[in-house]
Amino acid sequence: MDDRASPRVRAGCAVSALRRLYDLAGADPGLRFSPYCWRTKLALAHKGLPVETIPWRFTEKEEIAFSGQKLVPVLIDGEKTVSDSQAIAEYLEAAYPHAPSLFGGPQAQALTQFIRRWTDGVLQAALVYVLVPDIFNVLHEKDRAYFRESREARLGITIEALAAQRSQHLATLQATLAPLRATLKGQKFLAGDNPLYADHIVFGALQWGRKTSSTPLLEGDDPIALWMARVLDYYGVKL
Ligand SMILES: N[C@@H](CCC(=O)N[C@@H](CS)C(=O)NCC(=O)O)C(=O)O
Repeated sequence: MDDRASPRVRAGCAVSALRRLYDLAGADPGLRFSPYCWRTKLALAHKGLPVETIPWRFTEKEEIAFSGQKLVPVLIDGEKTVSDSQAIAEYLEAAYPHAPSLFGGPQAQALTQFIRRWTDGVLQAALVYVLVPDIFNVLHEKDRAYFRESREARLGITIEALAAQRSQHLATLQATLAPLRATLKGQKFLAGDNPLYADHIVFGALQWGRKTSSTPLLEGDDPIALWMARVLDYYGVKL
């Protein structure tokens, strides 16, 4: 799913006209770093559904205008178009009931809502202050002005000032990761013996970091890094 690396996704080329995913890319079209798109790619792999990913840049809004909104992921599944990673996950669970469950049942699905909101509101919020300067550097030239303007307005700080505060934001990130690290010391996956969508959500956030950070965010023997490798291994993806 590192787009070129996954046998399951590669196998999807034959049916690419049927299932396609718009997937955020950097200047290098092979650099796919959106946390939300990673959730969706793992969800598709979990369901055993091959997909062709289409590299998409922040400013290519017209390319996804057919979806009625301006963000990725956008999934085209035959006649159906679905945007928003959560809507896509719910769609896949309903449309492919005989494939392995993404959520692991209604109670686990309810718990997964908390994992999602924690990831969006706490983990990714900590990551964004570390990653924005690094993301700026890996973007396609045509995206840079838009990214600078939108992120500086959102965060209330310039990219250069943010870069100067990196060590402080790295410390906040490490504190944020502590409960995740403690959990993964004691169990193989967040969902237990096998990964579920809760794992995909948290994995997507950390993969965003791994793909864009100018310095490694995790030591090689960190339980979080070992869990990420297990997730990729489970779905047949190389680190
Ligand atoms: N709630 C949405 C969020 C999607 C989202 O924010 N996608 C980002 C990429 S990570 C995007 O498309 N950004 C375009 C922009 O900022 O203009 C989801 O879960 O899919």
